Amino acid sequence: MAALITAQNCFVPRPKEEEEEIERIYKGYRDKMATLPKYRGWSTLHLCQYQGFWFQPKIGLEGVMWVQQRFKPRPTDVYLATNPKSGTTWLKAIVFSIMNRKRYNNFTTDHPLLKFSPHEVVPFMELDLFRTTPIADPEILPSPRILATHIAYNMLPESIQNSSCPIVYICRNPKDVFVSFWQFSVKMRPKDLPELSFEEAFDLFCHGVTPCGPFWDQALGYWRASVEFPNRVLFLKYEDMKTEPLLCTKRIAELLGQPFSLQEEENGIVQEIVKLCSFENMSNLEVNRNGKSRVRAEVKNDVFFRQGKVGDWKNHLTDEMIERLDQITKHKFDGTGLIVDTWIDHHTSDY
Ligand code: PAP
Repeated sequence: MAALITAQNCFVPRPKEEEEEIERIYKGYRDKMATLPKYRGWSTLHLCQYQGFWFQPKIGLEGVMWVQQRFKPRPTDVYLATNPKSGTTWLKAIVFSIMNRKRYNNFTTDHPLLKFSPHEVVPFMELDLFRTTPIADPEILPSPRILATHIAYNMLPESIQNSSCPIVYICRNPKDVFVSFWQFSVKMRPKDLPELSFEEAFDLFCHGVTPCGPFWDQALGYWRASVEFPNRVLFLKYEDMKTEPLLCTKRIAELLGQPFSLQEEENGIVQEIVKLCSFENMSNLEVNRNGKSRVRAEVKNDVFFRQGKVGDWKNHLTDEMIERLDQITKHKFDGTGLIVDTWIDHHTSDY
């Protein structure tokens, strides 16, 4: 297998003056963060509100500020954007497989995704590369780079918004996102923090206080961008990816300017990619069952694989919770053109 350069390879020592300058810049970010509104966090004590969205102060906002102010896009970059818990890991695997299918064309016995977590081959900008000092040097990554983010569209630097780089966004029923988030935070919340109950977390979610939320505002930013720039921004739904994985994979490849040829389709390459990246396959790989992130050492790979299903919210939410969340979703997306009928429980009354 050809050598793969991952995020981990980008953490190289820099000249002392450069390290000091970066440290000085990050200190400025921390000073700024100290002045921001705070509210209760999910896996951290607090979230900070910045430009209308909520971020974890560490493993979050410092990296966001660096991306906004210093990140240099390349014209060949590809960006993957999501609300957390909406299918990021899956999307990373699919896009990596599509983009590298000529180089890595053995999908069953000798593919990087059989040995590396999708998060390792596609790093988050703000959470992996630039989260805090020392930061990575992303210039080390070969083109085309695939970079992920949870940053809202309107908060992306203009250099990305005004570029011709493709952006693939995946969105998911907020009821499933909430349940997934809650389960994740139970695993990630440090034991020395006071407990966050299911009901408290639900209330935070409804008020938009989630890492990188409000959920709805983030989704709408990418939805509007996809309407304005349909050839550059693709808005996908997790549920559609589940029911039509082949079609969605082909749509992604087209947006990336790498459509599957007839011969590739006949050879079953799309099926191979879908199978490799499926929850059933990925969640059973040794690396994803027992491996740890090499960039974020505190994170085990298995926290990104739970059920991978549509509709687990039915096992967790009360009727009142369903009604409340559905009302918010209807209200927020009303008149935007974003159709979410399948996300709304049919018992929910009109507001
Ligand atoms: P993020 O926190 O980095 O955004 P993300 O992958 O969006 O990660 O969140 C994990 C969710 O995606 C989990 O959902 P669940 O809690 O409802 O089960 C996880 O199971 C699901 N997931 C991970 N990989 C896949 C996959 N290959 N196919 C479908 N769902 C997946």
